[in-house]
Parts: sequence; C-alpha cells; structure tokens
Amino acid sequence: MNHTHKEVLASEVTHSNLSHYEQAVERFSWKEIESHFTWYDTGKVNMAYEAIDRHVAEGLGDKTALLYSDSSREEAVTFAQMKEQSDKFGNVLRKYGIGKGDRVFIFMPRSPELYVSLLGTLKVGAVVGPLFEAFMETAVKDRLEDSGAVALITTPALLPRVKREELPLLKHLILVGEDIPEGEGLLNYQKEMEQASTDLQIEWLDREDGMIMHYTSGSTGKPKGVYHVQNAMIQHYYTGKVVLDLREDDVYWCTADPGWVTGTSYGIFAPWLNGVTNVIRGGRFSPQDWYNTLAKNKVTVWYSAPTAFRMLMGAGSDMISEYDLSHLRHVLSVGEPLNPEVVRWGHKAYGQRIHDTWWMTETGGQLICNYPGMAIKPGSMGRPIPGVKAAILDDQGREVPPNTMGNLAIQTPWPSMMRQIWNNPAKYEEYFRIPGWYISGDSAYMDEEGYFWFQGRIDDVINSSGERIGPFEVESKLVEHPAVAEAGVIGKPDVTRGEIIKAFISLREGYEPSQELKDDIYRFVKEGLSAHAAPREIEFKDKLPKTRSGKIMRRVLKAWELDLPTGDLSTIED
Ligand code: 6R9
Repeated sequence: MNHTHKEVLASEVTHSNLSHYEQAVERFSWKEIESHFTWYDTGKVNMAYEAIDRHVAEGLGDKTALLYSDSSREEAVTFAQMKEQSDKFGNVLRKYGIGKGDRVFIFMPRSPELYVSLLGTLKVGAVVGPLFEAFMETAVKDRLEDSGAVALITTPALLPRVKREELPLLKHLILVGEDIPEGEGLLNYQKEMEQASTDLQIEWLDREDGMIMHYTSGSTGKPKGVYHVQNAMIQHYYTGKVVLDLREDDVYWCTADPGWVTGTSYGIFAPWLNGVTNVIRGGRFSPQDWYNTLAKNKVTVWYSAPTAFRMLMGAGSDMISEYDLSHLRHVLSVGEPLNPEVVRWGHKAYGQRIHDTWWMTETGGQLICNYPGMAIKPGSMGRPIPGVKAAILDDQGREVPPNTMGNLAIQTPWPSMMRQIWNNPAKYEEYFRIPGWYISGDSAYMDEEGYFWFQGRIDDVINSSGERIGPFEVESKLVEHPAVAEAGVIGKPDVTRGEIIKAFISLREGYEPSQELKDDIYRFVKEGLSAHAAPREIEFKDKLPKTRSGKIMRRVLKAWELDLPTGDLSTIED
C-alpha cells in the first residue's frame, strides 16, 4: 500500500515549522515539566491540590474556575469556592470512613456537584470512577461490582438503576438533588455538605498511587477498568499547554462528559492544572445551543469530536453568522477519524483549522496530535508530541517502512500510561506483549514526514459517535431477550456517527421475524444497557457464522454487510 499526501492546509506548511517541531523534540524533557509541580520538592502529590487549591494559594482564588450552565441553571464557581466545596465533600467522605485507595463512583448528569464531588473524592486519596449517565442497570452493576466501589454519588432519578441488593460492597449512596428518599445507606448530599467542615487535611499521595478509573470496551469480555495514577497529571498539564495551547485568560470548553476519559483528562484536569476558566454545558446537543454556548461564554479554546463537527456541518454554515464566535482561537477534535472534508469545512466556516488529536482511555492523555504551529494535513492525526515516540509495527514487533499499514504502537512509558486493568493483569499484559511497546489496537501508517494516518481498529471494537462499544457487552444483553438465540454485533459505517451498531440475530424456536420484534429488541438493549449501545439496525438470520469452537465470526458478518469477500473460512463451523 502506498499513499502520497500532498494536500496540506493553506499557508501552514513551511520547513521552519517542521524544524521547529524537531527542535521541540530535541529539547524535550519530562523532568523539566515536573518541576512545575509543588510535589517536585516534597515528593507528595494530590491532583485536586494541583488543579484547584494551588491556584488559590497563588492568589487566583477569585478567578472563575467553572462556568456551568444547562437549560435550568447557570452558575459561576471561583477557584476559592471550588476549593471550599471540595474540602467539605472530602470531609463528608471521611465521616463515613472513606479514604485512600477506596473506589468511589459518580453516576449523574453534569452539574457543579459532579465536579465538586469528583475533586473531593481525590482529596481524600480515593480512586474516582465516573459513569456516563445513560448507563442502565446492567452496565452500572457490572462496573460497580468489578471495581468493588464502596460509595456512589448519584441522583434520586438514577437510583432505580443501581441494584444495591446485588452489590454488597456498596455501602453509601450520596444523593444529589431534591426529594431525597430516606433509607439505610442513603445520604443527602446537601444536608451532609451543610454540616461538613471546610477544614480538610488533604491526603498526600505518592505519584504512583491511584487516581481514576474509566471502564472501556474491548472486543471480548466485559468492560475493562482502566486504572490511572496521580503521575498522569504531568501529561495533562503539559498537553494542556502545548496541544490545547491554554493561556491564562482562556475560556475553555471541552464538550465531553466526564463518564468518558476525554471529559476528565481534558474536561477537568488539563484546564484546571493550567488554571483556566472551564465551561461546562449540561443537556443535549443542538447546533443552536452549542453555538450559543461558544458565543455567550466567549470561548477561546474548544475541544470536541468528529460526530459533533459533522452534525454542525450538516446544520449548515448560514446559522453561524448569527453568533459571535470571534473569540475562538483554537479548535480540536478527538475520538474518531476526523474527515478531511470536515477539516476543510471548519476552516471555511469558523476560520479555524480543526486540530485532530489521537489517544485512548488507556493512554490517559494525548499522544499523537496536530498542535499550534504545526502544518495540518487533513485526514492525519498529526505527529507524536515531544517526549513520545510512536511507530508502526508488524505483528512480530518490527518497525515497518513509511506508508505501510500496521499496528500503531507507542514506546513505553509515558507519564499518563495506564498502570493496571483492574482485576485483570492478563488483559493488561496483552497491551505490552511486544517488549518496550504499548500496542494500541488501532491500525495506521506513518508517512515520510512522520505524520500518522488512522486506518481502523484491529479488533472488533465499535466506535459510534466517538464512544467505544464492545460488541460482547451488547451481544450478552441481546441474548437475555427471550426471543434471541444468538447474536453477533458489528459496526456499520454511518455518515454522521462514524459507525452504528448492527446486530445479526438468530431467533429461538417459536419466534418469527417482525418489525415489532426489532423494535422490542432495540428497546430491551436501550433500557437494559444504554442508548448508545442499542442496535439501530437488526437483521434476522437462520444461522450465524461460527468457528468450530463456537465463537461468532464478526468479520464474516462485516463482510456480508459490506459486500466484501469473507476471507479465510477455514475455522468456520460448517
Ligand atoms: C480519547 C478517546 C479510543 C479509540 C482509539 C481509536 C479512536 C480516538 C482518534 C481515533 C481516529 C482520532 N480514536 N481518537 N481514531 N482518529 N483522532 O477517544 O478514548 O474512548 O478509549 O477511544 O478511539 O480507535 O483506539 P477512547
């Protein structure tokens, strides 16, 4: 395979840019970045201190940390208020004996309380686990059970999705909102906060102590608990500077929910480690709402995702003139391949080049990026940031020549690299099976100028609207439906969402294919697992292609779907 990519966005390709990059790489030292932190001298660390308290100590207490809004609420929280609130929340947790190393999960829609409780959890040294609000019963239970969470912060509306009787370790539920039910283990956030002292002794930690867990999907098995440690803050801080280009007076908006890694690494940590004002908008996506959020808050740096940009592109350029977006200085994207067409459209529509960035839940922070001052080649994820070496390896771990597709790999370690898959050391080892390298599971190639080009996933993981969905989790839910005998799930290409979930299903005796049945199965997954994991397309089949060992061959399903040759069928059942 040979690719030549001549196209580069106007006026940005100069050799001085490239040599600027080489120089940055030359000069780079992670040690130098570390010297920014207070713990450089003390050796003891706490993310919440560096993100919030430190700025108060340095006289920025009155600066706005959080600019929150949704359709019914608007609030500005200063760094000093954020410190005080999170200190209080830390004391609430301490009162119930929760501390260092305990897992505390958060399951609620975005709100100032979500951010306060996340920071307060970190302050007592507990490991925080944010869960996306759309998760239903099974998804919530699997994650709380695997992590052994002892406390959950949630809302009365979401409480019915928490199967407490099946979660013996989950002792405390802290409920945020109105009409808080009473009962054993149920705590009222507001009441607890009213009684809590603002005087908190922060839990000082080692750099390798736990900080946050995000569950993410692989191609087999249940979701994996990706475990990150305090040390990750080096990467969050640094990439906030050089990739997000954050400066003191910036107003920054990351559109991701904290239930996904982008919503914490870049929705919480990077902006606050850099002391900038962080915009959080609750509620659902609409083009008007988003443009209004940008205009009203005078957002300068905006981090979003290809699906959102595609939807904005679909809504047309005309409406943009109704909003004052003149404050925008820097726009970035992550989560899925960013189509060259979208980059070109963004350039015209916003006068901004959309900077693609590549990284994963497991990597904890950005690794391959387009960053300010760099020539953008639309369709490319960019180049490894200084301090990071990426390569394309064949299956034996040998680097392949430029323009050859292979495994996208990162040389180990880097500061925000995951340190564990919770309860699953074997899974963890799989990523590092080639000594000295982390194998991402993505395939890509590198061109002669060191730019990386995404090609696809090597496994069966589905990426719908930037959210990673493991086919196994969906298939497991599907077979719980009384009509479903077997199910195989694939990602089907979709113009807006990147991929949608398509399920191939064989029915049990006595059930007949029908539209009603499809609707019912869709609802079953939506209500049992989550809306984003529900199959928007279902096809009934008498039989599914399986290996002799009984594994459903998703690649055959995919080939059927895309009208491609089915490839090697030597392991198929019959
Ligand atoms: C941060 C985040 C990771 C997977 C990753 C890849 C895909 C992310 C991308 C991209 C093409 C980009 N991905 N960024 N694909 N271009 N710029 O998204 O983490 O949810 O764990 O997803 O997403 O396939 O392996 P996560």
